[in-house]
Amino acid sequence: MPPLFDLTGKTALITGSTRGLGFAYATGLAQAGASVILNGTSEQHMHHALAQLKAQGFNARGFLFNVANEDEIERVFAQLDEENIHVDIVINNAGIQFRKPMLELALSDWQRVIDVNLTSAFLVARAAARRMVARNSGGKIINIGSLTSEAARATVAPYTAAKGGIKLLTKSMAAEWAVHNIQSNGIGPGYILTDMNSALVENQEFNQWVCNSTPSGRWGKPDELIGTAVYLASSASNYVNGQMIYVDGGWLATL
Ligand code: GCO
Repeated sequence: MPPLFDLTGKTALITGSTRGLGFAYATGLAQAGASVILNGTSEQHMHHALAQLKAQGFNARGFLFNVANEDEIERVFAQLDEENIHVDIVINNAGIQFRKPMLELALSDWQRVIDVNLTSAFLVARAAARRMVARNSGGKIINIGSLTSEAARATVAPYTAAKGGIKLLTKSMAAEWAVHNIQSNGIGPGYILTDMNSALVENQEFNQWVCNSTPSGRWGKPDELIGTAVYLASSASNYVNGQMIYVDGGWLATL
């Protein structure tokens, strides 16, 4: 591991990491030497994810909590304080999708998607950054955006609003926390083969649209996000702040 990218001795909290992209980020950071703290809401998925990481000899533990619930987040950080565990890296990855035309969209569904995809990033990063500032350690915040951080697609308005918000929340974090040696950046995955997108992959027409719109001509694989996550979590990115890096096979580069 080149020293610039080495995460040995660092602790990373990755939200929504028992499956999908979150699990890929956790695995990638662990491969780079970090101890990882997983988060999810299903005991069964947590059990499975931790077993997989531990079987590879990685240092991993997990907390079941709702990333949109301030009290639950504060409880987890208080427990980490008690155990003298410092979170050096946060990946705000937890996300949900809810597809419905806006004319039929209920406020409660709008709110739920905004809470889980956007407000959670503020709450979790704030809890971690307060501690990074107090112990003067610096740190890394990585917020997960989307192609919808840049452009809209019909039927996913709350997700799009949240992911657009993620982009400027990331810049706000950079504006306020850079002076504390905290780097806040974002990753915008393109269309990636995950459970969340299974309905889209199975839809022939949508699948064709993705392959035709992506210069690479195919969906991305979760592992293809790892390099960018390790880079943004490591000292290789110590003067990079407030940026979104799109890992999208070239989608946003083209018309
Ligand atoms: C959708 C998808 C999105 C995309 C992704 C693209 O409905 O458009 O579910 O989640 O996969 O965010 O960057």
